[in-house]
Amino acid sequence: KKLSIIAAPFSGGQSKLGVEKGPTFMLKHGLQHQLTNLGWTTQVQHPFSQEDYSTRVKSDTKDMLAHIKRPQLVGEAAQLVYGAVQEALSHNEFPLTLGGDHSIAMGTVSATVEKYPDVGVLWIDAHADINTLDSTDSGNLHGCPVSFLMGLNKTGKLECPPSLQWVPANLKPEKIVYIGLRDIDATEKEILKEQGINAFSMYHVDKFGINKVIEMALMLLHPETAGVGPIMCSYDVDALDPLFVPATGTPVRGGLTLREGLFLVERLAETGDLVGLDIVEVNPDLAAHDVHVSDTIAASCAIARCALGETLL
Ligand code: DIR
Ligand code: MN
Ligand code: MN
Ligand code: MN
Repeated sequence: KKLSIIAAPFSGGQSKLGVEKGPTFMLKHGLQHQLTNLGWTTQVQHPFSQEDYSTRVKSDTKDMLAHIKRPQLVGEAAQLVYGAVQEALSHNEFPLTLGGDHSIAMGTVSATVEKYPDVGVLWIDAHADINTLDSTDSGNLHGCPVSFLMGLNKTGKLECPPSLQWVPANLKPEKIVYIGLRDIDATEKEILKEQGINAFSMYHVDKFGINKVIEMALMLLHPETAGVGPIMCSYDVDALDPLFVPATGTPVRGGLTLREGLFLVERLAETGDLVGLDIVEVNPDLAAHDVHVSDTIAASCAIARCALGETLL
């Protein structure tokens, strides 16, 4: 049981500084030691050790493509994360990537699909993150990683910037399922429909319960084998209700309870088929006070532990 903790302190996929502090806060909380206690051999990778993205994000005002913000920085950073996940997987290490904003998932997911071509991706999020270069209103690339993973920007009006052309378009629409959605742009709803992507919003969590939702999601990702097969989980902590995770960039009320959010990953651990995990959008600077910071960091670390084998009993 080998684990590669990949620190990805990057904020350029959105406009609020502080999300680059996520990995440091989670590690300071003792995450590496907690995972060692679960029986993992752990090491921490720093794919940005040669780059100071936090300074570049603050100073690089010319990095724009029409209204798209920082395509150069996002492309570079996500590519470094891509390399780190490839490296971990090549040594049979489980990649646990700590964000940073969700744009880095362009790297984590594509590297994982390369290694496991039939992997199913569970995207846990309040948001669908599937805007294209043409459809995004905000111009924030953390709202777009899924469209890049699926190759949806190859045919648009705005041409894909060179810095993002490396992203392998290897994610098929039937190999991603969302859980936790509750804030989706109208353009995104159309894309989801067009692509026939399966999604469980908070409505479905309320209607069926989280256990049934996960079983259905696994079935949809691996229909031929009754839900059995490799799973990667890209977990945006804003899927959880802001009561539990207040320190995040785009909180939306009415989210998963802490137990629902932890059950989800406990269930994935139980399958024995989880092959990678991202935990993203932890922003300690957006806390109104210290309790917000500690609640957010504790919940985020608990997601990692539950996904990696911690059980209540
Ligand atoms: C919105 C918000 N759909 C956008 N997305 C967020 O900016 O594209 N993703 N907050 O996490
Ligand atoms: Mn190595
Ligand atoms: Mn989100
Ligand atoms: Mn997200």
